Amino acid sequence: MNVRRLPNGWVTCELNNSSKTADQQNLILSPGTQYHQLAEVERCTVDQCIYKDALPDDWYRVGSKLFKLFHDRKTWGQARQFCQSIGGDLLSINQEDENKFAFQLLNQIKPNIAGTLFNGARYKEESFRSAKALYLDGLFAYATTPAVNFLSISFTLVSWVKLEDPVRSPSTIYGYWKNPNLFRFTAFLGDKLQFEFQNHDAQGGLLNKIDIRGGNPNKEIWFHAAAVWDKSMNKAYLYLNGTEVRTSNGPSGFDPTEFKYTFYDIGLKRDANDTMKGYLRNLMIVRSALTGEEILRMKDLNNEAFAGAWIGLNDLRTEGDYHWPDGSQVTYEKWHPNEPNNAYEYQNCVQMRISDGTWDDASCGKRLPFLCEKKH
Ligand SMILES: [Ca+2]
Ligand SMILES: [Ca+2]
Repeated sequence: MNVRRLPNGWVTCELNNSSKTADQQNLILSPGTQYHQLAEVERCTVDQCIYKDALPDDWYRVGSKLFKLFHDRKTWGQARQFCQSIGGDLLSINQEDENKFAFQLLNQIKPNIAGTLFNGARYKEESFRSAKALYLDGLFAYATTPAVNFLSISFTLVSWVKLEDPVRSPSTIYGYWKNPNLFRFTAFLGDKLQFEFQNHDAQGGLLNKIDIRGGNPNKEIWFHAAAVWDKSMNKAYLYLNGTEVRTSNGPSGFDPTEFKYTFYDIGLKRDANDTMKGYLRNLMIVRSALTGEEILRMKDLNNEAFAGAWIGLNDLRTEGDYHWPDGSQVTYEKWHPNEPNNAYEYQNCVQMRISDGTWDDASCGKRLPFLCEKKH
Protein backbone atom coordinates (compact mmCIF):
# COMPACT_ATOMS: atom_id res chain seq x y z
CA MET A 1 0.00 0.00 0.00
CA ASN A 2 1.27 3.46 -0.85
CA VAL A 3 0.31 6.17 1.62
CA ARG A 4 0.75 9.69 0.29
CA ARG A 5 0.42 12.90 2.31
CA LEU A 6 -1.01 15.72 0.19
CA PRO A 7 -0.06 19.41 0.65
CA ASN A 8 -3.49 20.13 2.18
CA GLY A 9 -2.82 17.62 4.93
CA TRP A 10 -4.99 14.83 3.54
CA VAL A 11 -3.63 11.34 3.27
CA THR A 12 -4.37 9.12 0.30
CA CYS A 13 -3.92 5.37 0.22
CA GLU A 14 -3.36 3.40 -2.95
CA LEU A 15 -3.64 -0.34 -2.96
CA ASN A 16 -0.94 -1.95 -5.02
CA ASN A 17 -0.94 -5.56 -6.16
CA SER A 18 1.21 -6.98 -3.40
CA SER A 19 -0.89 -5.51 -0.60
CA LYS A 20 -4.00 -7.47 -1.51
CA THR A 21 -2.64 -10.42 0.43
CA ALA A 22 -0.96 -8.42 3.18
CA ASP A 23 -1.67 -8.52 6.84
CA GLN A 24 -2.06 -5.10 8.44
CA GLN A 25 0.71 -5.60 10.96
CA ASN A 26 3.12 -6.15 8.10
CA LEU A 27 2.83 -2.53 7.00
CA ILE A 28 5.80 -0.53 8.20
CA LEU A 29 6.88 3.05 7.70
CA SER A 30 9.87 3.51 5.44
CA PRO A 31 12.38 5.57 7.40
CA GLY A 32 12.58 9.18 6.25
CA THR A 33 9.62 9.00 3.89
CA GLN A 34 5.89 9.48 3.96
CA TYR A 35 5.40 6.09 2.34
CA HIS A 36 4.62 2.75 3.87
CA GLN A 37 5.90 -0.49 2.46
CA LEU A 38 5.16 -4.11 3.05
CA ALA A 39 7.24 -6.42 5.16
CA GLU A 40 7.17 -10.20 5.26
CA VAL A 41 4.47 -10.40 2.62
CA GLU A 42 5.21 -14.04 2.00
CA ARG A 43 3.84 -15.04 5.42
CA CYS A 44 0.33 -14.06 4.60
CA THR A 45 -2.10 -15.77 2.29
CA VAL A 46 -5.66 -14.62 1.70
CA ASP A 47 -6.95 -17.32 4.06
CA GLN A 48 -4.68 -16.25 6.87
CA CYS A 49 -5.48 -12.57 6.67
CA ILE A 50 -8.03 -11.74 9.32
CA TYR A 51 -10.49 -9.22 8.03
CA LYS A 52 -12.71 -7.63 10.65
CA ASP A 53 -15.83 -5.62 10.00
CA ALA A 54 -18.82 -4.44 12.03
CA LEU A 55 -22.12 -5.51 10.48
CA PRO A 56 -25.70 -4.50 11.26
CA ASP A 57 -27.42 -5.93 14.34
CA ASP A 58 -24.18 -6.38 16.34
CA TRP A 59 -22.70 -9.06 14.11
CA TYR A 60 -19.00 -8.87 13.29
CA ARG A 61 -17.16 -10.40 10.39
CA VAL A 62 -13.93 -11.95 11.52
CA GLY A 63 -12.09 -13.69 8.71
CA SER A 64 -14.52 -16.16 7.16
CA LYS A 65 -16.96 -16.16 10.08
CA LEU A 66 -19.63 -13.90 11.46
CA PHE A 67 -19.54 -13.53 15.27
CA LYS A 68 -22.14 -12.24 17.67
CA LEU A 69 -22.25 -12.10 21.45
CA PHE A 70 -25.72 -12.67 22.92
CA HIS A 71 -26.18 -11.09 26.33
CA ASP A 72 -29.09 -13.15 27.56
CA ARG A 73 -28.17 -16.17 29.59
CA LYS A 74 -28.79 -19.73 28.53
CA THR A 75 -27.51 -23.19 29.36
CA TRP A 76 -24.94 -24.47 26.87
CA GLY A 77 -27.60 -26.68 25.22
CA GLN A 78 -30.14 -23.86 24.96
CA ALA A 79 -27.46 -21.52 23.64
CA ARG A 80 -26.46 -23.99 20.94
CA GLN A 81 -30.08 -24.55 19.96
CA PHE A 82 -30.56 -20.79 19.70
CA CYS A 83 -27.47 -20.32 17.52
CA GLN A 84 -28.70 -23.12 15.24
CA SER A 85 -32.17 -21.56 15.04
CA ILE A 86 -30.62 -18.47 13.44
CA GLY A 87 -28.64 -20.51 10.93
CA GLY A 88 -25.37 -20.87 12.81
CA ASP A 89 -23.86 -22.64 15.79
CA LEU A 90 -21.95 -21.86 18.95
CA LEU A 91 -18.62 -20.27 18.14
CA SER A 92 -15.63 -22.37 17.13
CA ILE A 93 -12.22 -20.81 17.61
CA ASN A 94 -9.41 -21.92 15.36
CA GLN A 95 -6.82 -19.23 15.77
CA GLU A 96 -5.49 -16.57 18.12
CA ASP A 97 -7.07 -13.67 16.22
CA GLU A 98 -10.51 -15.18 16.62
CA ASN A 99 -9.95 -15.74 20.32
CA LYS A 100 -8.72 -12.17 20.75
CA PHE A 101 -11.73 -10.79 18.96
CA ALA A 102 -14.19 -12.90 20.98
CA PHE A 103 -12.46 -11.72 24.16
CA GLN A 104 -12.91 -8.10 23.07
CA LEU A 105 -16.64 -8.72 22.65
CA LEU A 106 -16.81 -9.98 26.24
CA ASN A 107 -16.01 -6.45 27.40
CA GLN A 108 -19.68 -5.74 26.68
CA ILE A 109 -20.74 -7.99 29.55
CA LYS A 110 -18.11 -7.07 32.06
CA PRO A 111 -19.84 -5.87 35.20
CA ASN A 112 -19.81 -2.10 35.32
CA ILE A 113 -18.20 -1.19 38.61
CA ALA A 114 -18.18 2.25 40.21
CA GLY A 115 -15.83 4.53 38.30
CA THR A 116 -15.11 8.23 38.70
CA LEU A 117 -15.19 9.45 42.26
CA PHE A 118 -15.27 12.99 43.53
CA ASN A 119 -16.91 15.27 46.05
CA GLY A 120 -15.09 13.64 48.92
CA ALA A 121 -16.16 10.04 48.48
CA ARG A 122 -13.31 7.66 49.14
CA TYR A 123 -12.43 4.07 49.51
CA LYS A 124 -11.94 2.86 53.03
CA GLU A 125 -11.06 -0.43 54.63
CA GLU A 126 -14.13 -2.08 56.03
CA SER A 127 -14.08 -5.01 58.38
CA PHE A 128 -16.35 -7.17 56.23
CA ARG A 129 -13.95 -9.63 54.62
CA SER A 130 -11.40 -6.87 55.11
CA ALA A 131 -12.49 -5.58 51.70
CA LYS A 132 -12.31 -1.97 50.59
CA ALA A 133 -15.63 -0.24 50.24
CA LEU A 134 -16.71 3.19 49.07
CA TYR A 135 -17.35 5.31 52.13
CA LEU A 136 -19.71 8.30 52.05
CA ASP A 137 -19.61 10.45 55.15
CA GLY A 138 -23.01 12.07 54.62
CA LEU A 139 -21.56 15.58 54.38
CA PHE A 140 -22.32 16.23 50.74
CA ALA A 141 -19.81 13.51 50.01
CA TYR A 142 -21.18 11.56 47.15
CA ALA A 143 -19.73 9.93 44.10
CA THR A 144 -20.58 9.43 40.46
CA THR A 145 -20.12 6.61 38.04
CA PRO A 146 -20.50 6.43 34.25
CA ALA A 147 -24.15 6.26 33.19
CA VAL A 148 -25.55 3.15 31.57
CA ASN A 149 -28.09 3.73 28.83
CA PHE A 150 -31.09 1.67 29.83
CA LEU A 151 -33.02 2.31 26.63
CA SER A 152 -34.67 -0.81 25.23
CA ILE A 153 -32.95 -3.29 27.50
CA SER A 154 -33.69 -5.28 30.58
CA PHE A 155 -31.23 -4.72 33.38
CA THR A 156 -30.28 -5.62 36.94
CA LEU A 157 -28.66 -3.32 39.49
CA VAL A 158 -26.98 -4.87 42.48
CA SER A 159 -24.93 -3.51 45.32
CA TRP A 160 -23.80 -4.34 48.81
CA VAL A 161 -24.88 -1.52 51.13
CA LYS A 162 -24.23 -0.64 54.77
CA LEU A 163 -25.99 2.45 56.13
CA GLU A 164 -24.87 4.21 59.29
CA ASP A 165 -27.25 7.05 59.91
CA PRO A 166 -31.04 6.92 59.70
CA VAL A 167 -31.25 10.72 59.55
CA ARG A 168 -29.53 10.65 56.19
CA SER A 169 -31.85 8.07 54.73
CA PRO A 170 -33.20 7.66 52.11
CA SER A 171 -30.00 7.51 50.10
CA THR A 172 -29.49 6.85 46.45
CA ILE A 173 -27.56 3.70 45.66
CA TYR A 174 -27.50 4.55 41.98
CA GLY A 175 -29.56 6.98 39.94
CA TYR A 176 -30.07 10.41 38.47
CA TRP A 177 -33.00 12.31 39.84
CA LYS A 178 -33.35 15.31 37.63
CA ASN A 179 -35.97 16.27 35.05
CA PRO A 180 -36.99 15.18 32.55
CA ASN A 181 -35.84 11.58 33.05
CA LEU A 182 -35.98 10.45 36.63
CA PHE A 183 -34.49 7.25 37.85
CA ARG A 184 -33.17 5.99 41.13
CA PHE A 185 -32.53 2.97 43.29
CA THR A 186 -32.73 4.02 46.91
CA ALA A 187 -32.29 2.55 50.38
CA PHE A 188 -34.54 3.71 53.21
CA LEU A 189 -32.91 2.70 56.42
CA GLY A 190 -34.95 0.35 58.60
CA ASP A 191 -37.78 0.67 56.18
CA LYS A 192 -37.46 -0.35 52.59
CA LEU A 193 -35.68 -0.36 49.31
CA GLN A 194 -37.18 1.68 46.54
CA PHE A 195 -36.79 1.48 42.80
CA GLU A 196 -38.37 4.27 40.82
CA PHE A 197 -38.37 5.12 37.15
CA GLN A 198 -40.39 7.95 35.60
CA ASN A 199 -41.02 8.97 32.03
CA HIS A 200 -41.87 12.59 31.46
CA ASP A 201 -42.96 14.44 28.35
CA ALA A 202 -41.11 17.45 26.93
CA GLN A 203 -43.03 19.80 29.26
CA GLY A 204 -42.04 17.78 32.30
CA GLY A 205 -45.49 16.20 32.72
CA LEU A 206 -45.48 12.66 34.12
CA LEU A 207 -46.29 10.11 31.43
CA ASN A 208 -45.94 6.95 33.48
CA LYS A 209 -43.76 5.44 36.14
CA ILE A 210 -42.59 2.38 37.97
CA ASP A 211 -42.37 2.72 41.73
CA ILE A 212 -41.84 -0.32 43.91
CA ARG A 213 -40.83 -0.48 47.54
CA GLY A 214 -40.13 -3.38 49.84
CA GLY A 215 -37.77 -5.14 52.20
CA ASN A 216 -36.50 -4.09 55.57
CA PRO A 217 -32.77 -3.32 55.53
CA ASN A 218 -31.15 -2.70 58.91
CA LYS A 219 -28.64 -0.18 60.22
CA GLU A 220 -24.97 -1.10 60.55
CA ILE A 221 -25.41 -4.40 58.74
CA TRP A 222 -24.32 -5.11 55.22
CA PHE A 223 -27.24 -6.01 52.99
CA HIS A 224 -27.34 -7.01 49.35
CA ALA A 225 -29.84 -5.00 47.32
CA ALA A 226 -30.98 -5.65 43.75
CA ALA A 227 -33.44 -3.95 41.42
CA VAL A 228 -34.49 -5.66 38.20
CA TRP A 229 -36.36 -4.38 35.16
CA ASP A 230 -37.48 -7.16 32.86
CA LYS A 231 -38.55 -5.39 29.71
CA SER A 232 -39.91 -8.47 27.93
CA MET A 233 -42.16 -9.33 30.90
CA ASN A 234 -42.86 -5.64 31.65
CA LYS A 235 -42.05 -6.31 35.29
CA ALA A 236 -39.87 -4.81 38.00
CA TYR A 237 -38.51 -6.69 41.01
CA LEU A 238 -36.75 -5.83 44.25
CA TYR A 239 -34.48 -8.25 46.07
CA LEU A 240 -33.01 -7.96 49.54
CA ASN A 241 -30.26 -10.43 50.41
CA GLY A 242 -31.22 -12.56 47.43
CA THR A 243 -34.90 -12.81 48.40
CA GLU A 244 -37.59 -11.20 46.28
CA VAL A 245 -39.32 -8.62 48.46
CA ARG A 246 -41.59 -6.97 45.89
CA THR A 247 -42.63 -7.24 42.28
CA SER A 248 -44.74 -4.99 40.16
CA ASN A 249 -45.96 -4.79 36.60
CA GLY A 250 -44.78 -1.75 34.70
CA PRO A 251 -47.41 0.53 33.15
CA SER A 252 -48.51 -0.95 29.83
CA GLY A 253 -45.91 -0.35 27.15
CA PHE A 254 -43.50 1.20 29.63
CA ASP A 255 -40.31 2.10 27.84
CA PRO A 256 -37.43 3.66 29.75
CA THR A 257 -36.49 6.96 28.17
CA GLU A 258 -33.18 7.43 26.49
CA PHE A 259 -30.89 9.06 28.99
CA LYS A 260 -28.51 11.75 27.82
CA TYR A 261 -26.57 11.81 31.08
CA THR A 262 -22.96 10.75 31.12
CA PHE A 263 -22.89 9.89 34.81
CA TYR A 264 -25.19 8.86 37.63
CA ASP A 265 -25.10 9.71 41.30
CA ILE A 266 -24.12 7.41 44.07
CA GLY A 267 -25.12 8.41 47.58
CA LEU A 268 -27.06 11.58 46.72
CA LYS A 269 -30.81 12.04 46.71
CA ARG A 270 -30.85 15.11 44.50
CA ASP A 271 -34.29 16.47 45.18
CA ALA A 272 -33.67 16.59 48.95
CA ASN A 273 -29.88 16.98 49.02
CA ASP A 274 -29.77 13.94 51.30
CA THR A 275 -26.46 12.18 51.10
CA MET A 276 -25.78 8.69 52.25
CA LYS A 277 -23.77 7.99 55.34
CA GLY A 278 -22.37 4.54 55.01
CA TYR A 279 -20.67 2.11 52.68
CA LEU A 280 -21.26 0.75 49.21
CA ARG A 281 -19.33 -1.90 47.41
CA ASN A 282 -19.55 -4.06 44.32
CA LEU A 283 -22.13 -1.91 42.60
CA MET A 284 -22.82 -3.65 39.31
CA ILE A 285 -25.16 -3.05 36.42
CA VAL A 286 -25.94 -6.10 34.31
CA ARG A 287 -27.67 -5.72 30.97
CA SER A 288 -30.22 -8.48 31.50
CA ALA A 289 -32.95 -9.35 33.99
CA LEU A 290 -31.37 -11.80 36.40
CA THR A 291 -33.41 -14.35 38.31
CA GLY A 292 -33.45 -14.48 42.11
CA GLU A 293 -31.16 -17.49 42.01
CA GLU A 294 -28.63 -15.62 39.88
CA ILE A 295 -28.79 -12.58 42.16
CA LEU A 296 -28.22 -14.83 45.14
CA ARG A 297 -25.13 -16.20 43.43
CA MET A 298 -23.89 -12.66 42.77
CA LYS A 299 -23.64 -12.07 46.49
CA ASP A 300 -20.39 -13.91 46.24
CA LEU A 301 -18.38 -12.28 43.49
CA ASN A 302 -15.95 -15.16 43.39
CA ASN A 303 -18.81 -17.35 42.30
CA GLU A 304 -18.52 -18.44 38.72
CA ALA A 305 -21.93 -17.02 37.75
CA PHE A 306 -20.32 -14.13 35.91
CA ALA A 307 -17.16 -15.80 34.87
CA GLY A 308 -17.65 -16.30 31.17
CA ALA A 309 -19.59 -16.83 27.96
CA TRP A 310 -20.25 -20.11 26.18
CA ILE A 311 -18.26 -21.11 23.13
CA GLY A 312 -18.91 -24.30 21.17
CA LEU A 313 -16.14 -26.51 22.53
CA ASN A 314 -17.29 -29.54 24.55
CA ASP A 315 -16.42 -33.08 25.65
CA LEU A 316 -20.02 -34.24 25.89
CA ARG A 317 -19.48 -37.36 23.81
CA THR A 318 -16.29 -38.72 25.39
CA GLU A 319 -14.83 -37.38 28.62
CA GLY A 320 -11.66 -35.42 27.95
CA ASP A 321 -11.99 -35.58 24.17
CA TYR A 322 -12.84 -32.04 23.12
CA HIS A 323 -14.56 -31.18 19.83
CA TRP A 324 -16.16 -28.16 18.22
CA PRO A 325 -19.89 -28.34 17.38
CA ASP A 326 -19.21 -29.42 13.79
CA GLY A 327 -17.26 -32.41 15.13
CA SER A 328 -13.85 -30.97 14.27
CA GLN A 329 -10.81 -31.48 16.50
CA VAL A 330 -9.12 -28.73 18.45
CA THR A 331 -6.34 -27.17 16.36
CA TYR A 332 -5.83 -24.01 18.42
CA GLU A 333 -6.32 -23.91 22.20
CA LYS A 334 -6.32 -21.28 24.92
CA TRP A 335 -6.98 -23.13 28.16
CA HIS A 336 -6.61 -21.32 31.47
CA PRO A 337 -3.86 -22.86 33.64
CA ASN A 338 -5.08 -26.12 35.22
CA GLU A 339 -8.06 -26.32 32.87
CA PRO A 340 -9.88 -28.34 31.70
CA ASN A 341 -10.23 -29.96 35.10
CA ASN A 342 -13.65 -31.61 34.77
CA ALA A 343 -14.43 -30.30 38.27
CA TYR A 344 -16.99 -32.34 40.20
CA GLU A 345 -16.67 -34.74 37.25
CA TYR A 346 -19.41 -33.01 35.29
CA GLN A 347 -17.79 -30.12 33.43
CA ASN A 348 -18.31 -30.85 29.75
CA CYS A 349 -18.91 -27.46 28.13
CA VAL A 350 -16.41 -24.68 27.64
CA GLN A 351 -16.73 -21.01 28.63
CA MET A 352 -14.43 -18.19 27.65
CA ARG A 353 -13.45 -16.36 30.82
CA ILE A 354 -14.47 -12.68 30.88
CA SER A 355 -11.37 -11.77 32.86
CA ASP A 356 -8.70 -12.91 30.40
CA GLY A 357 -10.23 -14.68 27.37
CA THR A 358 -8.89 -18.10 28.34
CA TRP A 359 -11.00 -21.25 28.33
CA ASP A 360 -12.43 -23.25 31.20
CA ASP A 361 -14.64 -26.32 31.17
CA ALA A 362 -17.83 -25.69 33.17
CA SER A 363 -21.12 -27.33 34.01
CA CYS A 364 -23.31 -27.27 30.89
CA GLY A 365 -26.37 -26.36 32.98
CA LYS A 366 -24.97 -22.96 33.95
CA ARG A 367 -26.76 -20.07 32.30
CA LEU A 368 -24.25 -17.80 30.58
CA PRO A 369 -24.11 -15.26 27.78
CA PHE A 370 -22.90 -16.96 24.61
CA LEU A 371 -21.11 -16.45 21.30
CA CYS A 372 -22.71 -17.61 18.06
CA GLU A 373 -21.11 -17.84 14.65
CA LYS A 374 -22.57 -17.94 11.16
CA LYS A 375 -20.88 -18.59 7.87
CA HIS A 376 -21.06 -15.96 5.18
CA1 LIG B 1 -15.55 -33.07 30.98
CA1 LIG C 1 -13.14 -26.23 34.83
